[in-house]
Amino acid sequence: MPLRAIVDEEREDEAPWLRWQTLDGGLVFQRPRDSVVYGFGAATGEATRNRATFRVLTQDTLMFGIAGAAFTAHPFFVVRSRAGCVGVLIDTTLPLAVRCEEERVVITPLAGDTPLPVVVFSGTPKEILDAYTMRTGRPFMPPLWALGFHQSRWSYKSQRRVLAIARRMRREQVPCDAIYLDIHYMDRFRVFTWHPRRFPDPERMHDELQALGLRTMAIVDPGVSASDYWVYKDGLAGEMFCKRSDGRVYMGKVWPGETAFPDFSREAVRDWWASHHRALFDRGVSGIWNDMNDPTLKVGVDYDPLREDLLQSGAPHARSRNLYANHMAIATRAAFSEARPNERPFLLTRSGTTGIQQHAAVWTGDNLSTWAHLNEALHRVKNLGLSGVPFCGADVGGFGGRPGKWGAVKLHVPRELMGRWIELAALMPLMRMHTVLVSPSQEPWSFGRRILALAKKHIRRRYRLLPYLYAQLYAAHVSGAPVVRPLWFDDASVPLDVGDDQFMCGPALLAAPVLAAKTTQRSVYLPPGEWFDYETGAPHSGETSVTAPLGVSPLFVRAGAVIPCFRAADTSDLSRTGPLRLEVYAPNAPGPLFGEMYLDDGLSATPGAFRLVRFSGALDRDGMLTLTLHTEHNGFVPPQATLQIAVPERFCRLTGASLDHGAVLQLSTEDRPQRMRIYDVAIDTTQVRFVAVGR
Ligand code: NBV
Repeated sequence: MPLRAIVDEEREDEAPWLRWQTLDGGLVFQRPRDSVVYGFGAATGEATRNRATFRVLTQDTLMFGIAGAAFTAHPFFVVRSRAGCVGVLIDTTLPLAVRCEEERVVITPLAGDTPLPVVVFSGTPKEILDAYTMRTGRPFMPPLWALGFHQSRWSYKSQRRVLAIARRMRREQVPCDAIYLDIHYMDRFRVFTWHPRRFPDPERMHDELQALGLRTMAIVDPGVSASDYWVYKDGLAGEMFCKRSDGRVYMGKVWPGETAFPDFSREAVRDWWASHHRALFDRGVSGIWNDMNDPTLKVGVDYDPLREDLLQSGAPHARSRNLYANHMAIATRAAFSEARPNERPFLLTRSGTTGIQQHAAVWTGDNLSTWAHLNEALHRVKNLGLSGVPFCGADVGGFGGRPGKWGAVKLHVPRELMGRWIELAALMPLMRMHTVLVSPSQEPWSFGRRILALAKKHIRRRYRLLPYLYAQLYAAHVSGAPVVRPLWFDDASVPLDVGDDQFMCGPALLAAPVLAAKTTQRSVYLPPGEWFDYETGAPHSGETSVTAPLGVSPLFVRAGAVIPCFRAADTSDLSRTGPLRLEVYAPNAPGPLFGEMYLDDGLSATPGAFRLVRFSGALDRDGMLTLTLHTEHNGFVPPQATLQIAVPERFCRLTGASLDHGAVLQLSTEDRPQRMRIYDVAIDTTQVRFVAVGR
């Protein structure tokens, strides 16, 4: 059957340089030779999609041991050329094969004979992501604790162990918000149960964790043990499971052995599934972690999932597979609404397709503790961001040891790799350290004093930057803009071939992480304009080279940026309620100030219960620096009565006709040699003026 291409007619002429046609049952996009292809979610670990061959099909990759496989499926890509940018959505949930060639992107359906609708978005990258997420769903706004540092492993096998990790986290003064409960908290891997011996008293465990300021995320796999227990029996009685074409329940093989899979495409099943989560929420769990939801039907085996005789709402698996995790996520969100109606949920998922951003954050699955996968962590997060999924991250330090099922054994992670991984991850939207079943311990203190110090420095930096990160998540929530993004997202003039090993975290911070062993220096490309080294305050521009020994991860602030900061404390909540500071990176030459701050109680689901403040102003030709604070939305009263404003040392505050010299603070308590002049102003201040003195 011929394919039909549907185009947004008004936009058709806007990107005449990207033409497509249907050919041999597929779509062929013709692109300019020097154009660059991004997106397709986390389809591969490469920086671009220029020469990649892969499937848009959700699949357990067996530790990235299956060529072309990915946990998530995002049929959306962005082409950047000299002529501009376009986004292309193949608006289908059908699995696809994708082949990117020098001048073409070739897409073929792997199943189904319905037309493949194409939707083209053109404009600036920002406009494209805005329009794309307008159509496919805006990213959810997470609670603040989801942005904290999270610690995980497969598994902390008892409540004693979980508590020991929690106490150590506090003893070592590593800020941390959550510990993960992997499959061993369950009784015989039966979903919605607690292991009676290992986790005899989850309530007490959660009480103690709460006193330490920590939450838990509990893993929930869709596979239900086909054994004598109530979830299975109830599911059978209610016809909740996917069936085979002969009418019998489809059986797979996962952790508990024979396993049945709920048919989440049906609303009744979603409601049923949601109700079981009380077994977790009522015992103190805060967030849910959906795993094996690709769905993995046979653990540890490389099989073709499209050949499985498994029906959902009567439709063959090949047609509905990509949607499985989205439907499961909708069910899980319903569970949150029932149990915690006043809180914003935090759901983390391994699988998902277009639209998953509305319901869940995505982690990139079972990566390996290798330098290659450290690089891939950055590329996957960037491409997920460009595919409408701003809240994502990769397992910090790497998960497995090698591709294939033996990857569940990992003997060693080099210290240097761990250090560099923590440096990178501290600026990723999701920062979760995680490791595989058989591996040495992988916590911030497991790699010696030097790495612990590095971890504390970078995790504290993250907690300091939390209000900035939070504002980026809010921007993503209302406009789809990725948090971690390529340099060209904000600067159209960035050449087509630079900066893939760097990234922007929001519009103000540019990171040039070290992603290779034995590196002490790295070159950095800075887009037009002035930039300041975040640690020293030193100005930089253009192409530069900076020293970056282990423990130093080059980070630059765009001139004019106003960065809201907390004082880093043990938890995001303690940080949120402590002092609030605005760091003003005044330009050296006349120019505007910019930035925003989003504040709320970190958790509440009440619509409108937040404060959004936009920063503007400028440095003028006479050396006068004006910072204007405009409260755009005023639905929340922050706990702070005052706001600390930090400006470069050369500025003094102008109060009437006199100068207030404030206090000069060396930010050494924050591991930064940079000095800034500090002023306290009332939280509702709308304008502050400074003049440069002694220049
Ligand atoms: O639940 C065990 C693991 C989990 O730790 C990991 O994060 C998931 O991606 N899970 C996969 C199943 C094991 C696969 C080898």
